[in-house]
Amino acid sequence: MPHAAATGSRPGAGRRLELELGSPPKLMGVLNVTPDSFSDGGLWLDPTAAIERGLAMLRAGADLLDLGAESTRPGGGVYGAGAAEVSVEDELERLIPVLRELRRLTDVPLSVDTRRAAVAEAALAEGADLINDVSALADPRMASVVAEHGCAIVLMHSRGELANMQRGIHFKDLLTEVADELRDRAAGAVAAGIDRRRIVLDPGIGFGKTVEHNLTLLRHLDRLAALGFPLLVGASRKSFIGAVAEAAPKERLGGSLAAAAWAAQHRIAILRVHDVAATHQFLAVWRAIENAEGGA
Ligand code: HH2
Repeated sequence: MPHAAATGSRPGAGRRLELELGSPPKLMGVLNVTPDSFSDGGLWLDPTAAIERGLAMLRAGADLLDLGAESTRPGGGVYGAGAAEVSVEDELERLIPVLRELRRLTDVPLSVDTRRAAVAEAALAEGADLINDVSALADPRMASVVAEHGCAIVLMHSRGELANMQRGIHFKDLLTEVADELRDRAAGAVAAGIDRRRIVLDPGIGFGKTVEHNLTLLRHLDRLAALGFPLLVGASRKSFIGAVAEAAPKERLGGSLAAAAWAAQHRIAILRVHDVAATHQFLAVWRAIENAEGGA
C-alpha cells in the first residue's frame, strides 16, 4: 500500500507521521497565522491566540496541524485581487514564534504551509515535520531543502500565478491534465532526491479551477489515487461550496462535511479542515456505521 512517512529531523525528536492510503484520513487542522485568509483571516494573528487555537484543534481531534503565515487565496475570481504579497521576513515573523511554542508543547506532526524554501528551511530547523507547498516546488530551492531534511512534502496542483489564477481557466481534459501535471511534479521531486514515500499529492481544490472543475476532481479522486501517492484534500469552506449552497465562508460547515465524507470514502490520506471538532465527530460516526457488523 502506498504511504508517505515523515520523520522529525531534529535529533531525538522521535516524531513520525505515517500516511497510509486506505486508513481513515488523518485530520489536518488549519492554523492560519494571517491577517487575510479567506475564512478566518485575522482571528489567529496574535501568537498567543494562534497557539491556543492550535492546542484546541488537537484537543478536538486533529491528528496534525498545518501552520500558514501567508494567505494563498487566488486572485481573479471571488477573492478579487487575491492575497497580498508577504515578504519572507513577515512570513517568518508570524510563523516561527507559533511553530516554536507548539513544537515545545506537542509531539504531533506539524506541517508548514509555505511556497518559500527559506521559510521551509527555517521551519524544519524549528522541528516542522511536513512542508505543504501549494506551488508544488515553484521555488527552485524547495526540493533540495526538503530532500536534505528527509521530511514529507505535499505537492498541490495549481496553474499560473496566485494573483490571477482564477482568470482564463482552461482545461481540455481536466482529469488527465491534473493527473499528468501532478505526476510530473512528483517525478521532479524524486529526481531532486525526495523519497517517493514522502510525497503527498493534492488536486488543489479552488486553485485555478471553476466550480465544475472542483466538483469533478472530487468526484473522480480515484483517478488521482491511481498515481500511487497518498492524497490530501482541502475542500473546507471553499468557494465551490458557497456556489452550490449560497453560503458565506463561515457558514459552509455542512458542505465541508459533505466533501469530507466523499473524500474519506475515497480513502484519501489527509483531510485539511478548519472545523476540526465537527469533522472529527462526523467521521467517527460515519466510520462506526461503515464498520458496523453486529445485530445480524
Ligand atoms: N488550501 C488553502 C491553503 N493551503 N494547502 C493544500 N495542500 N491544499 C489546499 O487545498 C489548501 C492549502 C486555502 O485555505 P486557507 O488556508 O484557509 O486560506 P488562505 O489561503 O486564504 O489562508
